[in-house]
Amino acid sequence: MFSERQRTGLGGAKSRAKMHQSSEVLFFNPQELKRLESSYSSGGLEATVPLIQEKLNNLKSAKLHIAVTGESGTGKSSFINAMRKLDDTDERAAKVGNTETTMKPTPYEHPDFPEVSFWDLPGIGTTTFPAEDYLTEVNFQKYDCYILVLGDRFNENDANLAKEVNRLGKTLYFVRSKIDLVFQNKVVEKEKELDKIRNYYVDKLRNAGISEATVFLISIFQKTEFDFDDLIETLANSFDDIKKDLFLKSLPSMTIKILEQKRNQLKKQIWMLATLSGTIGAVPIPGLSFACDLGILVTAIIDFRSYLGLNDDSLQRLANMTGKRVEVLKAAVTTPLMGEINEDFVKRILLGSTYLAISAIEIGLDIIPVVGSIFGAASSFAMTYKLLRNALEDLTENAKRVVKVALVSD
Ligand SMILES: Nc1nc2c(ncn2[C@@H]2O[C@H](COP(=O)(O)OP(=O)(O)OP(=O)(O)O)[C@@H](O)[C@H]2O)c(=O)[nH]1
Ligand SMILES: [Mg+2]
Repeated sequence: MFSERQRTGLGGAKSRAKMHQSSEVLFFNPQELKRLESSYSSGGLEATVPLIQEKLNNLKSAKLHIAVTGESGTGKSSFINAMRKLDDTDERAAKVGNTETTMKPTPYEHPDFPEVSFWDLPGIGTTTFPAEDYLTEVNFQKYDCYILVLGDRFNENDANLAKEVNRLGKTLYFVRSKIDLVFQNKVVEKEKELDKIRNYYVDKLRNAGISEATVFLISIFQKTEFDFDDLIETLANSFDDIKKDLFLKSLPSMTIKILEQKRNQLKKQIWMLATLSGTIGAVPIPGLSFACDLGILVTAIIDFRSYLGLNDDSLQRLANMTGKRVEVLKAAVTTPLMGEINEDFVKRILLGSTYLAISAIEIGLDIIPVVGSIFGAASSFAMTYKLLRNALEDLTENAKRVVKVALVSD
């Protein structure tokens, strides 16, 4: 829907995306890859472990803070709840409604991944600060990006805030929520009307001195319509690999596209897990010709499940949001990977080769030469790589079925 140029939002997201392009495949930048390669040539597989471990630790300790601001009543709190897959009645939800105006920056942690917080900021017009003090008051350095939720009229406060965020070099995205209301009781040509609305804001922003802005038109009640997917994709691509990982992990699996992005992100981790499984803590398993660390495999499958929104709490929240019974959603899940996952279970898979027999997934297309040589060197790597790739595909297919059931209107 958007050109590459339009997609980039404001504040250098494009150049940043470019900077991370080279590391996109593997989380490692070119220098780190060189280090990895030379460690491998001098010390073999074991020598790569500390580097990989460090990267996985970085992933575990990262935090993401997303600020959501905008005038009173534009839909900030509702948007935050939607991003956390909480319906407004959940006690963890941000308060929604006209009498619940946000007066001070309030963090809302993601229910499954507390390392991701959405900050509900008071609108600039709600506070008594002038624009140039507003960002200091809300502690602007803290946030990885800003989302400005616009009302049906673009106003002075929006312009001032956008200029100020721009001046301070922070990334800002523009969202116009409640777009479903435009089409209520009105027969209009959808795309034409959306273009007209988009252009209205883009013009206003240009008049305020902000060129090349993208405005995402969304509805929290109709997420598969309009620009929700585009917004998510643009946000995800504006972060570096580690923050992108956090962001995607925290996203409610509410569309097929989001699930595919999640799957692609998880794919990038598998070679690291496969390397670790074949080295540290690897124990020989009777009946297999290679040693591996079953604990790593167990944890990985459990992590994949919650990343894809297949854990019980997440399914329950999806049910609440879509008005479906959780049993109906669970009925769409057929994989044995949803039961209790323990070392015995993984051993049975490895021995029984259910997950290894599925048509061979090409190893190598998405991994670089150094990994290719690791793969060649150790069959434990190849086996665990295949097992996790197949497990990931299986879980993603199940998650997609759940989303399809959740989105069907009764
Ligand atoms: N139809 C529709 N209504 C929405 C949407 N998003 C929010 N609303 C409604 O708009 C009203 C205000 O939403 P809030 O999320 O409380 O707005 P806010 O920006 O947090 O407001 P303050 O905290 O007062 O600044 C609520 O009644 C929401 O249900 C949407 O996408 N579509
Ligand atoms: Mg609010």
